[in-house]
Amino acid sequence: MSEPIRVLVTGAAGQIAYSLLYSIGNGSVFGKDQPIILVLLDITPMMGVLDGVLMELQDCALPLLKDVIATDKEDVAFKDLDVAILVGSMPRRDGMERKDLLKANVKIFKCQGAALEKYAKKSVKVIVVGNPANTNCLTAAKSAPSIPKENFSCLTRLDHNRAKAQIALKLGVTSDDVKNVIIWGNHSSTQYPDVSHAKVKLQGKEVGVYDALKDDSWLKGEFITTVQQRGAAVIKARKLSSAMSAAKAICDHVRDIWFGTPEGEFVSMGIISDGNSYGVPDDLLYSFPVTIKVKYFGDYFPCSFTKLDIFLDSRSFKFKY
Ligand code: NAX
Repeated sequence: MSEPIRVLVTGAAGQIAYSLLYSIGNGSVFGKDQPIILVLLDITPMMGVLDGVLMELQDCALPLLKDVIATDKEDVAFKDLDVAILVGSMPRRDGMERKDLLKANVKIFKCQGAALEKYAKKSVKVIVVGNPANTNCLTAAKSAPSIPKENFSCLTRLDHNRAKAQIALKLGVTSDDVKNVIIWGNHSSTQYPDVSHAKVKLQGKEVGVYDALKDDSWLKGEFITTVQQRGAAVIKARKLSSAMSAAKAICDHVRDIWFGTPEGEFVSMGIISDGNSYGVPDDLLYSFPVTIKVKYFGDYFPCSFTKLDIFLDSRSFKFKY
């Protein structure tokens, strides 16, 4: 067994974390032989609830969990981190304007970025989930200047998975038969789900999604709006926002960062643009198609990424870890 890695989940008393923590603890994200010290951060008024989550994690008796630390203190939470999954953020409340929400979250993510800068390992991989995810991620990255900006990404994998699932449902296949959809832009209703490079496996053969479906008007119309508005549809039905599917998407995203993307596949992630790809301006946090290759040091440490390529670009555009 390798040395334990230290993984932080913020917003740990919330509903996404409740679905996420078990998958992290049971080895579904970092592998079945990777011990973990799981750190749970939430705000002080949630410490009672977080105690309950801690007890449940203990009661799961998960052999990979070497320790679970529940805290409301950033110096404890961000210390020596290998991975930080930033789920907690200020939700939009009734009567709250967008600018007030942004202001509240800028404050949170500036503080958490500064804590990453001060306490975490410089190799820490930071995944931002809390909304507005793109803005929060950029804020955290800017507040942690000594951590490579390529180590920061935000979650658009839920939108990516939603797009895959819609195509699979339409074709009567399972979603693992669909690959290489792209979510461009923001994790918001302005995102652009794009299947022009997507492939589907039909009777053992890979076919372009447009050719397989032969329904361009659906792909250019209802498909796009369904994916863009899926989050709102879930809230309307469930009276709560997506949690189980968000947790699954976080697992997919982090697993790909840790182990690399499968050969011949790319996934969607919000990352900081360097201005050289697809005409997206420099320094904008934007969802792109990415491939990730991971370099292993020795037998046990899947710790450093050699590169994160932006797919579909013939120029030698590379994010270097
Ligand atoms: P919950 O309200 O259930 O949980 C959020 C938790 O974060 C609460 O326990 C709260 O006390 C905690 N929190 C607030 N401020 C904090 C801080 N400064 N430090 C640590 N913890 C803090 O929300 P949940 O449903 O779990 O959603 C969490 C976030 O994910 C929301 O911002 C939500 O909008 C966002 N989402 C993002 C998605 C994405 O694809 N990027 C999809 C799912 C989800 O909507």
